[in-house]
Amino acid sequence: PSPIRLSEYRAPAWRVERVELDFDLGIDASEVTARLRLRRDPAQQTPLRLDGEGLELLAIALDGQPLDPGSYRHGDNQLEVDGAQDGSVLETRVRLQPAANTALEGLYLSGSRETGFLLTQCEAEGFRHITFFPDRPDVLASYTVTLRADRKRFPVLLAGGNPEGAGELEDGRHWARFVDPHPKPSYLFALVAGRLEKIERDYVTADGRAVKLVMWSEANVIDRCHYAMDALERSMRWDEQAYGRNYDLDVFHVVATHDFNMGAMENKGLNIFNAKYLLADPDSTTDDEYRAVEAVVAHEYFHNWSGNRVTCRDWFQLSLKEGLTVFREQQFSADMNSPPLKRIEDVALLRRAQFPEDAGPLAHPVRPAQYSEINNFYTATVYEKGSELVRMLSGRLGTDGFRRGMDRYFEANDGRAATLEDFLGALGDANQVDLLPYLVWYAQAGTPRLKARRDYDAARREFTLTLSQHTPGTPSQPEKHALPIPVKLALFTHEGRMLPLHLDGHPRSGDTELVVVLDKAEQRFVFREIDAEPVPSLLRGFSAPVILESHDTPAELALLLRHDVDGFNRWEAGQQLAIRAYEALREGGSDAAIVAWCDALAALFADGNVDDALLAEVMTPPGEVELAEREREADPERIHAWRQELQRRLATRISAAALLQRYRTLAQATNGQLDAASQAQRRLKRRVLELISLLDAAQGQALATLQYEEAPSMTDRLAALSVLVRTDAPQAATALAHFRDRYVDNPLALDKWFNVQTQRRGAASLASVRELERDPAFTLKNPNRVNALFGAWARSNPAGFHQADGAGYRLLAERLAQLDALNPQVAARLATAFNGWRRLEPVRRAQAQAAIAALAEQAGLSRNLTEIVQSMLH
Ligand code: BAL
Ligand code: ZN
Repeated sequence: PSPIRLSEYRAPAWRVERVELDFDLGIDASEVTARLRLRRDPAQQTPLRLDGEGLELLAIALDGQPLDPGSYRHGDNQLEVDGAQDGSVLETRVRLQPAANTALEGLYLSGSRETGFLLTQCEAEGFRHITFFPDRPDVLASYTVTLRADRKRFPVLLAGGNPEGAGELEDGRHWARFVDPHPKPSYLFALVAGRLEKIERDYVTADGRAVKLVMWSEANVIDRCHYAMDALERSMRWDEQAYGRNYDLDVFHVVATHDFNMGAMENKGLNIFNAKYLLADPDSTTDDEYRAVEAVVAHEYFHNWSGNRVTCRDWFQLSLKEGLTVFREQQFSADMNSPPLKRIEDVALLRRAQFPEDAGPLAHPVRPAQYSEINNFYTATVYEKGSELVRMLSGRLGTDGFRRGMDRYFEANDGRAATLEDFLGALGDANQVDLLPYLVWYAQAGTPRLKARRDYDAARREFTLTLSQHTPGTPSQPEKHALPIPVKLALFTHEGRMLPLHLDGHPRSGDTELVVVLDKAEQRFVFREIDAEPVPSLLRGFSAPVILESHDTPAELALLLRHDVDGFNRWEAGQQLAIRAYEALREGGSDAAIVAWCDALAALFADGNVDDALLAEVMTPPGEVELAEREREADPERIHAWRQELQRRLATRISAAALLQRYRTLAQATNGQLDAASQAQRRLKRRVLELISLLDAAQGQALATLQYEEAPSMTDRLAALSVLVRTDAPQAATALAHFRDRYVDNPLALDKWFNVQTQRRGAASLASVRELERDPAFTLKNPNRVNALFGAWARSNPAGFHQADGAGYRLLAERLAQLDALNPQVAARLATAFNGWRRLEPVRRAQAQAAIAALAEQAGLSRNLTEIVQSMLH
């Protein structure tokens, strides 16, 4: 089929004003009756065409009259009906097979036939697997949903909206009705039915609405929902205070499932979560996972305004809700935790996931121009780069201006399906600024390179910064335009003091930190009254999603690492210095950068005044994926070896004795608490343990064994297990067996057991993966399990996955074909692990190409996987 293009958007010829849905729920068969009140666009003469896939049509009537077969046509994915008028009511009845639905899209069964429950997933196009409907986000309807089911098997019946009655039926059945007063697109529809337990909390919004917050899960894990409930309450308060946004229904349901394609889903009034992002307890959840739960709970809640009240006109505008909501979550998480650490984590994620996407065969703009399968566009580009674009706009307008603009955006578009132009227009109008030049960022793929040149004129006391930009071509976009790039900067003296900045014509001239905007290919900025050559700190806080190419000396980077007050840029100086050190090591040139990096970090390590968590991050060089991105012909095994050697140099410089002493101090303070200081100690302890094991594997393994045995938290336990596995410790087998036994009934913890074993070095990881596939707990039917095994291996262990003989590629390609037959969305997402194949060294490149090509040849691949493998090859 030909791709769907943004340029071909047309408003719907038929809308649905009101929909009544009646479900008769059963595991093997469920029946859905839909009554749609239709509105016709008088300007369009198109016949009524509704989306519908995999539906068994049982009955159809128009305005109360059953239709004879000659007056409608039912194809594979469409129903065309003759005779509909503006105001007509179309009624259809269809049958679905939830238990046979392994794609986890539409209505499906989570868990076993005996104890599992039914649920739905509709974004992006799942609603057409439930009933016939114009399944596009610009059709907003009000929903009345009635669920009927056997009371014993399905005691809990939930749908989005407010509850409007419930009661008993004959034969042990019961019913429940929900009415959503807010018109919504079909992708926000949801229902849940089964045996579930709940925890509840009363909440009163800032504007005085009493809301019942209810979290649901299977009975054995309901005690693990309390942390998420607290996070939900924090999110709701925060959105009231930061954006003046209140919740707008009487109930807010959240349900946890172990079988979910995404992280979570913001269905109106009935969020559904992958259990991974809802359940948490100290025994089985790491610190990172606790923060992820808080972030995802917030993200889905914030969608209630950025996504639900104001939704997207079409799927090309996906970042309108996703980029914006990621940004709002990032602000929230920064407020709840440490702002610099949050920024570091988000930028690290952008570099690890989005920059490679933007530099590879799957590169696409934040607002793509076309797609075959929209589910392939829930990407790091749409989400994370999309958030960076909102951050630039927010920086451009300032805190108050951005809030003004957001108020305008929500007010002007409430109840509408909006576009990115609506968003930029509202932000700009509220502040009398033209933000439309930023649209280029949304339309253009690829990561811009920002070059900084500098000149100091002692006689004139002037420092000139020349900034230039260049965005390399991407598939189907060889030519690029200049973008507006905000560069936040400061200048430091060689003593580490910030200088007042005198820049002609700049409104904040005189401050020690300014934002300049580069909006041409090249621009000069002249700073006056500078008495000695300064050290620039550029792109502070990562003020734009670009790759900065500057020529700081190792000594200058070391100075910033020591003195920069911007926590992010301090870390960034360390990262840049680490890259210099890594390159020096690889090329065998001068030791200056290696010495500068090691000396600077050893000084920070000894200092005692740096926050433990920040220190742990600063002491971690860029990851192997990021290092590979810098190479034309990457050899993942050698990259791994060099990075290990770099860290060994650091450990040596700090000294075994100092590391051990710090480890002991941290180990003595060990507790299972979740406060920031305790989390930070665990983070540093892990880093120190890793460095110790690089210097003396046996000693590291002995410490890790003890840490594993005595760990009061999953963070410590998993960190220890990871060291044992990665160093191939003799103690690893016992610890792994113990871990499996302990967590055999906890799928999320068991995922970690699979995950950690994919991190063995070299060919051993392939052997591990093959063995783990045969474990009785492994199944291709569960997305979390698939990602814990194949995702973790292919993405987080490049040296293990990229075997020179191509065995890793062939194994992944074979499994992708099998997985595709079950769950195309998960298969397509996993296939993107091949993304960087063109930049491998020639032997691996040929092997990877052959494996992808063989996969492409397979008959019957889904549209999802076909689009990914075809883009990958072309
Ligand atoms: N809307 C899909 C899941 C999420 O981004 O919240
Ligand atoms: Zn989202």
